[in-house]
Amino acid sequence: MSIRFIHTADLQIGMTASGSGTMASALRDVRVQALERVLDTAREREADFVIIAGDLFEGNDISRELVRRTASVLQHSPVPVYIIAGNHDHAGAESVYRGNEFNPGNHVEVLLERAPRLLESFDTTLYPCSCPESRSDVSPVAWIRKDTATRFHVVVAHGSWTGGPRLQENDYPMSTDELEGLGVDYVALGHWHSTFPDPDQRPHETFYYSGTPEPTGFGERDSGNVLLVELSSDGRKVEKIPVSRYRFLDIDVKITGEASAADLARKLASLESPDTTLVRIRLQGVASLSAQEAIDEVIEKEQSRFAFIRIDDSGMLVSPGEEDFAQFAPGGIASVTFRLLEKREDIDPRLRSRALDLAYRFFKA
Ligand SMILES: [Mn+2]
Repeated sequence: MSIRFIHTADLQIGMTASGSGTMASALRDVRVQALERVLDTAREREADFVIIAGDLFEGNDISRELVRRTASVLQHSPVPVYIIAGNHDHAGAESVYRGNEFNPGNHVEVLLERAPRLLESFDTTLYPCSCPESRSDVSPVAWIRKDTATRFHVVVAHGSWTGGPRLQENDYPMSTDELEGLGVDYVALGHWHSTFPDPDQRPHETFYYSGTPEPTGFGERDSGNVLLVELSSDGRKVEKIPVSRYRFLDIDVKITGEASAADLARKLASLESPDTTLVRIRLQGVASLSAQEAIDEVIEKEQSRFAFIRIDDSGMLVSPGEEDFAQFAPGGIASVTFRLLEKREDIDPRLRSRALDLAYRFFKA
């Protein structure tokens, strides 16, 4: 006897990707498509069922149209789907799952109650730990008592493992001891957007975060995967499968002179699949005005090849170098303005750098 299932979570359907400009609507749509890809993967890999460990939706107040579209994707699922409510789409009175728009069909079960669910045909007990509200400082798995009626036991919960960096105290905390003490075959967690731990490196952990199947923003270490879990009398196998369409990539540029723009151009040119890559370029250091201009030119030229390019220049100071001054007549109005601004030690350096930048652009034009 063996079973295999797909573990996913945090699709965050309805998420508005702020600050992504013209990409915003594509990024909203791709989250529904991510659900399709999860179900396609279930079909391709011959999974028996799919587990969604919370936050299928970004909130309980998302548009009816999006709820209907999601339900319609689930209607076409080739296998049963078991869903718990996360902190975003929590099981409270206003839950999206209690509304009339969400009709995914009988093969899809939203397990809002914390009670064992016996899957007889798979010889498996699920222990679903839906979030009853958006925040709680109580462990979501505290109620579980292992039932001995089936061969396999799988916990499905949404919250924060206390062994990691925690942003909030009331984030449905779960400790290592507690999770290990459950004595089950697998703990499927949701809430963290990156896969953790990585089953390729740590195949024998008690719990795993699948992470979101489609990245939700910059700074996610290992998002865009689902986990394929196989339980059998021989033991357990957990496989990480990448399924994402877009990737969010950080490029750090340390400005060291005129060559920095060429470095950036080389880096951007070497990236694969630019049309599905969102790039955040973090500029660091002190740039001369012409170095900054050269970087702007590179970005301008590359912009259309990429899905999106965002510039973070909060770590960069612009300061005119000799090559900047050399373009203007000594003693002329431009040179005098630069020198006057440079001397103003009383101004916040960031403000001074902005003023220099503007003055340079003004005189250059
Ligand atoms: Mn969450």
